[in-house]
Amino acid sequence: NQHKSFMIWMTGLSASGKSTIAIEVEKELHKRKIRSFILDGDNIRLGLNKNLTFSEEDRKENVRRVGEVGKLFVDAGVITISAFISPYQQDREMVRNMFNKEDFIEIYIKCSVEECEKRDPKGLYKKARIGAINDFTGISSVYEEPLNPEIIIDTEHYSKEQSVKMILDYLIKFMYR
Ligand code: GGZ
Repeated sequence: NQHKSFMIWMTGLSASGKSTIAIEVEKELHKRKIRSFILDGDNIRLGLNKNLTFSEEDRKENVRRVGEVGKLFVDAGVITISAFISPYQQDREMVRNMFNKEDFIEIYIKCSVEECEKRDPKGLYKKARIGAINDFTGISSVYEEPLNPEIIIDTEHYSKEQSVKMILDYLIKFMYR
């Protein structure tokens, strides 16, 4: 059952499905007795990164720290799943370069702004539209689409179950390569 540990970097808009998919992937790995850990806004932006805003500079720092923490987890032998918007191509490249080439998988959780705005589970798009939140990704702040992600998951056209299965099939092959 010996497998390699690596970093799974999910990127995508708010409400695109990153966290939901991360949680489901973790559950599936757990069923197979594979240990993984999720880094997301809930455990990083509220703790280690609570001094950071959503300015371009702070998002970069957010991504950098997540990369560094992820590296520690991977060194400790844990498959690590991060779920941050990480809107800038340059920052994602920086974080990719922190890892060995074969230890990093970028997954683009793809969903249009229109659809994310329809979902709006936390009412944040609405707030962004009326100017109650500034620099909101997709509305008043840019999201740069990944150029060469290992996997693209289109959550507008695939169900949660289908999305998770596509990722898992890839991971299982990748893990025991
Ligand atoms: C984007 C924001 C913002 C702004 C608060 N822009 O759907 P959520 O709520 O739970 O996920 C979003 C989260 C984004 O944090 P990240 O650390 O992933 O962003 S980044 O990688 O760009 O640093 C959203 C909430 O925080 N949120 N204000 N202005 N998302």
